[in-house]
Amino acid sequence: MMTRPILIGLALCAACCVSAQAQTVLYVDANADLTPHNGSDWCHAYLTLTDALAAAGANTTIRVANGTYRPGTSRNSTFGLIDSVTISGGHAGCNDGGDERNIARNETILSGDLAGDDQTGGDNSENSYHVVTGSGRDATAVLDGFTITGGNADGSPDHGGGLYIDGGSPTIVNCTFRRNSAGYGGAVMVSAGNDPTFTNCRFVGNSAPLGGAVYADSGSAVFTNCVFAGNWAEGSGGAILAAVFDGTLVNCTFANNTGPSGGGAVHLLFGNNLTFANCILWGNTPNQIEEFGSSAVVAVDRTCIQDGWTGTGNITTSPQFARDPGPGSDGEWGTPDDDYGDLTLQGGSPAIDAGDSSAILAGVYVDLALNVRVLDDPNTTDTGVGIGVPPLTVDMGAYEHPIFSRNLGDVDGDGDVDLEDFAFFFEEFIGPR
Ligand SMILES: [Ca+2]
Ligand SMILES: [Ca+2]
Ligand SMILES: [Ca+2]
Ligand SMILES: [Ca+2]
Repeated sequence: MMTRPILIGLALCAACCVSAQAQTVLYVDANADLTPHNGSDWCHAYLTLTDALAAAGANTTIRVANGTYRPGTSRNSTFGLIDSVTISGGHAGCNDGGDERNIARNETILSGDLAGDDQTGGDNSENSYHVVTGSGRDATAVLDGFTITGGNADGSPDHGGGLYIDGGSPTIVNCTFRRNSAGYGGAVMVSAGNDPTFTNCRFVGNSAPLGGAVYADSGSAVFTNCVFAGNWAEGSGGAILAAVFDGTLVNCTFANNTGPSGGGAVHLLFGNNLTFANCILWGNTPNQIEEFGSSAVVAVDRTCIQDGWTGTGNITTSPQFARDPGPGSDGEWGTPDDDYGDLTLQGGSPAIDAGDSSAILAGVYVDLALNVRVLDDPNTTDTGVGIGVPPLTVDMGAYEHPIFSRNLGDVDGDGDVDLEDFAFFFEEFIGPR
């Protein structure tokens, strides 16, 4: 018969095993140079993400090194998200730093351009219909740190070239959707979803006849700290076209999206219920938000919106982006000289300390640049709603204005870094003479 301490120990062990199921890690690196390529470490990594997805069991993290990965050779090929599997991009990989992660420097691209010819005289007629698919998945299906590009949903369904979600609630974080196209929702289609989440994502240069970046057909979704810039529709909804949809958008920036028929940023068709908090909608053409159906409900608060909107704490003055997006010297979006801008805020922007910190969703601690989400700018009088003592007030838009806006090397604060700064520093360093 077992003694009482042993029984307790076994019970604790069982509890631990249930609550902290071990994560299996698989590695993907197109440049891995050792055989066999079984995914066991960076230099024995799978050469394709497709192989890793096929091998992934429950509770797996797939780490992917920088490079370009295509879902297959057929237009129907797609990267399918999997419940309890996290796919993590932006790693340095074999012979180059292993797990070390920097999403911008180690750009990890999921490309639907199957022939690799979109930029070299070819077109997207052979591209994947949906680069990534998340239908029916729950929030434990995670895609983190990728650029999704080259999807072309011109088949049936002609929705969501970059990511197609028909029902489900996958978690999409730190992803850039760039230059995808479709009939509806060039980058993403969400339908009948139960709050799929998009956090710290960028939607740039996507296009479609309707809903340049996103087609929100039905269900619900949550967008936090996201940027929509330089997307265009031939008709309405330059960034988002919503049909019968419940959407929550917190700290999102919409800039220079185009939908000639109305709703340069967002176009609402029927029984929508959308909430915008701490957002910026600026420079979208011909207008920012347009409601088509009378049953659309749009709550807009603590938001910088160029045309104005009824709500609490909204402003209509320029957010003073560091650099406005623009189509380049050819005047057309969709060509190589397009510039998606720098949508951080200049010092003195009226969007600084003008949001409502209580509107930030649970678990959100960083902004789109992965800096602290809520800071007080001591140079800006708070016009929003802060939390804490002393109160910290979030900015409008996807980026929080940093506290240290001047160069730290500028010791004497005169706006440049020169020998005088060194002299000040040296005097402090050696102490009083
Ligand atoms: Ca192509
Ligand atoms: Ca251009
Ligand atoms: Ca702030
Ligand atoms: Ca302040």
